[in-house]
Amino acid sequence: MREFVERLPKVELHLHIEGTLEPELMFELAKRNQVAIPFSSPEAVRQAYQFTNLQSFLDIYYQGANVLLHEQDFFDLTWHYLLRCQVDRVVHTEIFFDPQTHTQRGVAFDTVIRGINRALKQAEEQLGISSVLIMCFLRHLDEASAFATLQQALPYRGEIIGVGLDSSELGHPPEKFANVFAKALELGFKTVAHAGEEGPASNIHDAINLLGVTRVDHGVRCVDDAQLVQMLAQTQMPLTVCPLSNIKLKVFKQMSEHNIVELLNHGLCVTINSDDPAYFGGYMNDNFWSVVEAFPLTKAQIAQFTFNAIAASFIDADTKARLA
Ligand code: ES4
Ligand code: ZN
Repeated sequence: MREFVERLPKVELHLHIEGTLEPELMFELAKRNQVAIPFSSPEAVRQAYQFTNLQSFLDIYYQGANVLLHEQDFFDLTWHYLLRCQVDRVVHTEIFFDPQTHTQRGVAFDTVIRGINRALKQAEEQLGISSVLIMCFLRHLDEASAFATLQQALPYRGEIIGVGLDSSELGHPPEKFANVFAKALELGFKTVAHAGEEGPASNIHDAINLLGVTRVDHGVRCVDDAQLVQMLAQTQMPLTVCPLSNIKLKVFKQMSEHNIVELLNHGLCVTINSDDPAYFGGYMNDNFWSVVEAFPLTKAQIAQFTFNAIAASFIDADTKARLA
């Protein structure tokens, strides 16, 4: 079964590029850029990755991003992830990036996107891995900052397929960003949002109705609202579920208590993704395997996660038909 999982072609739809920063690269970049980090070794960094909830992770995650300064750093970060995609048989990936994490520290938007894009292009050419970019707004910041970020993205309209919403869900509901999402939709961006990770099922509802999302990131709290679950099944609204992330951030106590298989059996369009693999202990194969290990699934059910991801992806219709 492990071999089946490893060989299965995969499509990743929920991956924060800043969340692929492995401790070793963090150390290398800290040295290269002469940025001080409060750890003595990569092992010490890993030791610190013990989270109690989403916020406890985010605090460490934003601190880790401080070592990213130059275009080459963003290239290196992205390229390392793409090499890992090759190992895990990820043939297409839709990557989140958080420009505000960097622009707030004085790193130019252009620096971030140029470095990422150069790696994406090289992966397409050298590894045959296709990709799209999704720009996320940090929901703990205000709407004006999100609007300013949307403005900065306009020269890259052709390279950013959509906008998303991430960071602290509690206290920052979808409605806070209704205006900026309306503007993004008007400009032709697709929209997605983290909803129902730590926050209530109503956030999923609101992401769909107020932000016009075509996918819900996480969405696991939908089970608190039976009517919502029924609607998600009926409309085949995709959920980008991140199993290892949910365990690390204590959304579920252990994998056997995760609801991903329950949702799959309800006919929802659920997918498996790695979220912030450098922080949560695994890339795509490990995420698939963690579910397969915890639940009795047939090969057809496991493959369904990939079929769902193809259907939910932003790849053009022709390519989709070919992959399916
Ligand atoms: C995130 Cl797991 C998760 N949730 C919300 N925002 C995030 N940013 C990076 N990882
Ligand atoms: Zn996420």
